Amino acid sequence: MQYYLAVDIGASSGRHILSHLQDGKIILEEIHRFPNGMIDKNGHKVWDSEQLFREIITGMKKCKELGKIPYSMGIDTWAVDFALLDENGSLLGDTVGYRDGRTKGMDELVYQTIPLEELYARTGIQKQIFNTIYQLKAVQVQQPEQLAKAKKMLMIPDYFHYLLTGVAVTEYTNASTTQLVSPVTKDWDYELIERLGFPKEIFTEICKPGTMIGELTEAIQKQVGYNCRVVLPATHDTGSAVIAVPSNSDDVLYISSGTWSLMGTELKNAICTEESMRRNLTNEGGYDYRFRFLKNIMGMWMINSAKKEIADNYSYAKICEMASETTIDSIVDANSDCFLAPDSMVKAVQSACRESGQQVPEGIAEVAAVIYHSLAACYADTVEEIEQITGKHYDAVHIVGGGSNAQYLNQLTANACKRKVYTGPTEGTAIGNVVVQMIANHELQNLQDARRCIFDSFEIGEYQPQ
Ligand code: LRH
Repeated sequence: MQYYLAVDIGASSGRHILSHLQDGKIILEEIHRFPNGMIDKNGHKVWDSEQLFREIITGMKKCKELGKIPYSMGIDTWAVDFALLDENGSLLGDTVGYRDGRTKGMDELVYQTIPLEELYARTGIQKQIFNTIYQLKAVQVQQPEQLAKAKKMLMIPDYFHYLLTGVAVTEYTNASTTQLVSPVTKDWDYELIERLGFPKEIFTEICKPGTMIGELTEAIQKQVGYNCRVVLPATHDTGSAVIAVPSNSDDVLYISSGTWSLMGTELKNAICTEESMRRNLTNEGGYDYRFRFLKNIMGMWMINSAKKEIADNYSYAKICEMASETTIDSIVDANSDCFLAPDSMVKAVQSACRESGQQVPEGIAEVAAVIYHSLAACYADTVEEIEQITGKHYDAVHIVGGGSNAQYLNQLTANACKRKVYTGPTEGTAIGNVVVQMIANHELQNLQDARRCIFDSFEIGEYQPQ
């Protein structure tokens, strides 16, 4: 029996999940969990990548303590953020986080060289002010000396894989979120890179998920007490989560529900039309070169931030219950940039209601009710947009990830979308991560086999629209 280790690091927490197949079913064992979040440093919101790497090692050591040495391991994290490395492979500056304000105005600078329409037509990636392209522009403008010294740009999971193995490559699914990759060639769009004046040589070879990139360096082996292979999962957490959607139908709608709600469908070919650009739908690179045609919706970040601010002692279940007992029906645009990094989420929600002439929510119950209703409304709009653009009809919505635990929101989603909602698995991202390792080791045959196995292995909840 082989063990596979998924290290799945989200914006608010990370976890090590050991997995194996038993009687044709996927078994999961969480062996380590740790908090994450952007911290304020040198005037920016940054990830503490050193601390995160220490946690990665701590979790790896636990495999040894348990006597369950993984056959392979792989790391996935949130997308778009990166590390710049100097000639010695050392980190240049901080690993700045995507909610930092450094990209303000960088979109306009990029469009002076590449108009927005051309950028979308070339990459299929929606404009998000935090995409790597705008972050790199910010480095180019604000810290040119850093970019001049850079020999490599590695996405965050690639950087951790590099620290583990000494091998520097860029995994494809996450690379697509840079907005510098072609959905046709599946490689860096070097012409784009050159026109923007980014140093071409910092971009490393793009590898598909499932690639075995190497083994642990001797130094890491000494620390953790064993050696193992490092196999690239879909290193973009959303890429891994969507692999775990437990359906083999072609016409599936999903929400990967965590810090963000990523709602969309899977396509064999990217849709890079003006219409889909206008609707802010994106074509992220996926496993097997499928595309995740989806929309970013603010997601649990809104509720997590409000809870932290005014109700940290309440459980999410309690907040759901309290929200369900309110009568407030105000709705805000859960896609608006004003919720990306407000100083106060509660105030941001209140002002959005005030400005649109709706009842202003007071206290956690009302604020949460507005957030949950707004998310559900945004999901319903997104279903309509996706159906219009793809010309397909979708019968149901699958919700995977930790957010699928929010029963109140699941019911609101079924009601607003007027469709059946299936929920689970909640550990979608880690499951998507390990099944790619299992496919690489021929324990599972392919994506279809993996999804069938996921369907057989985990309980799926069901909500009917009311
Ligand atoms: C979710 C996610 C999402 C990205 C955002 C930066 O964790 O990876 O897919 O858009 O973080």
